[in-house]
Amino acid sequence: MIQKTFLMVKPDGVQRSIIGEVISRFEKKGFQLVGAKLMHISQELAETHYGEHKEKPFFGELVKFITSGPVFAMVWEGENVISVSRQMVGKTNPQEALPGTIRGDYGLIVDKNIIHGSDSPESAEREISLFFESEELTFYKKDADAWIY
Ligand code: FUP
Repeated sequence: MIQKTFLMVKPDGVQRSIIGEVISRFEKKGFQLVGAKLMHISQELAETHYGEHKEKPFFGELVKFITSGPVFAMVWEGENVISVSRQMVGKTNPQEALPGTIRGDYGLIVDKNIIHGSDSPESAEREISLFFESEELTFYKKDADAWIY
């Protein structure tokens, strides 16, 4: 099943210069990047995006962190991309995330866990439309023959 998902390198990942590493992993897996931008998240967008955690004790710190610097927001497309990319992201707490996952390889503490990824088709749709206008997304067929000389 071909799906789209929302993935975002958080401020800690941008500060640590691993945007390229993250993109590279999803490209090599076979997914297609269909939208991307470096942006600052407003207070309002942060509170909406993390709305499900509004009552949690860490909500204030979470919003403060995600608005503290630029993030790299992306939309990726491909076969079962929602669940497969979540596996590649790893568990929420980087200390429990397996080596080989992004959080397992680069993260150490739960409140700075490098990357966000949508956890269901419903959240993917919601998050894509929160962060991107439809004109910002594109799709193109790969034509290997055209680029081999
Ligand atoms: P995930 O879907 O893996 O990003 O995790 P959640 O939606 O459960 O949590 C969203 C974010 O809240 C996490 F990425 C980090 C933050 N968080 C904390 O800071 N402390 C916690 O105990 C749990 C989550």
